[in-house]
Amino acid sequence: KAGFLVRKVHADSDGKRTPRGKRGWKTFYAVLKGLILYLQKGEFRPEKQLSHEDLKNAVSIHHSLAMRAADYSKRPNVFYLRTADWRVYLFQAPNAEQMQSWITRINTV
Ligand code: I3P
Repeated sequence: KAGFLVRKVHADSDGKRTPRGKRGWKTFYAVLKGLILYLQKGEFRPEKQLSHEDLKNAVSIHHSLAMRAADYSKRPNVFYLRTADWRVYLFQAPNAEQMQSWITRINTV
C-alpha cells in the first residue's frame, strides 16, 4: 500500500513528548512494505533510491497499533500510530476511505 500522508510526531521512543520545534506537520509519500512504513520526502519516483533521511523516517510497525484519532479535531482523517517502543505519530490521510484503509493494513500485517 502507498500514498501521501501528512505526519506529526507526538511522542518519541519511551513515550516522551516530542519537543516543540519538532511537532510540525510534514507531507511524505508513504509505502508500506512488510513490517516497515517507509516515508519519503519530496516528489515520488518509483526508481528513486531511499535517501539516508528516508531511512531515518522509516517506522517499524511490528507490534504497533493504528487507530482513528477521535479526540483530534484540528484536521480531518487523522489516525494515531503507536509503535512497539511507544512512539506516537499522527497521520493525516487524503480522505476517510484512505484513513480506514491505512488503519486496517497496519493492524493486520
Ligand atoms: C508545532 C506545530 C504543530 C502543532 C504543535 C506545535 O510547532 O505548530 O502544527 O500541532 O502543537 O508544537 P513546531 O512546528 O514548532 O514543532 P497542531 O497542528 O496539532 O496544533 P502542539 O505542541 O500542541 O502539539
